[in-house]
Order: sequence, then C-alpha cells, then structure tokens
Amino acid sequence: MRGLPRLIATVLPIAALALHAGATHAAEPTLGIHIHSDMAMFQVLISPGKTGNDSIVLQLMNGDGTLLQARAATLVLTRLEGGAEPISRKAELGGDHYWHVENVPITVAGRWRVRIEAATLFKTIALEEDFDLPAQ
Ligand SMILES: [Cu+2]
Repeated sequence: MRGLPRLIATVLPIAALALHAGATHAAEPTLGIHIHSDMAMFQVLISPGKTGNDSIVLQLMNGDGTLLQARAATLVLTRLEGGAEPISRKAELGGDHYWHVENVPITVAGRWRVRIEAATLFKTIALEEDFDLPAQ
C-alpha cells in the first residue's frame, strides 16, 4: 500500500470518530464496507446492517486518506440475484463531514452491490463493492 504511514495517521482519527458516533447508538451494530482504489477510499457504514430500514454513512476520502472534497454523493444498491429493485439515493452532507442516507428500505437479504458516486469539482469518482446483507 503506497503511503501507508500517512494513511494510518489520517484514517485513525476518522475511525475513532466513527466509533465515538457509534457509541451513542450502541444498540445498533454496523456493517462496514471498505472500498479502496488508487483514486479514493470510501468507507460505507450500514446500520443496523441487516434487512429493514437502514441508515448509511459514507466516509469519502482521497486515496491518501485525506477528506475528499465532494460536491455531491450518490448511493446505489443493487441485489445481484435480482428479487429487489435497485435503490438509488442522493446522500446529504452532515456536520461531521460524512455523507448520510437515512431510512433506506432494504427488504431482501443476500448478496448486494453498493456503488458510491462522488462528484468533485473536476470529476466523478465511482467505486463499488459487493457485500452480504443478513436477514433480521
Ligand atoms: Cu483503504
């Protein structure tokens, strides 16, 4: 991993922040998905991380772990085997510098693909990753 020392130095405070935020909702476990490319590093936190109404936090960072200055962020969820309509939502920037999507009805468990599109001044960065969503 290129620039590892800096990555650790910059990501740790964010992780600590996320843990701190999580502490206020201790009853809700979180499903974390980490997507990393040369261009960007996106952390997707899904609470409670199972079927039902989920809240999703997008932590958008540059490849070096610094905060990505995005102007807009979109979340797209697709169930790989079908059986559910794709979900596309605009995220809202919170005071915590993370992007939030509340009350996402994910009704079917199984293998899903999450795609994050982050629009910056100059380009749109899209990263995606597959994950398993457990039933309630
Ligand atoms: Cu990473």
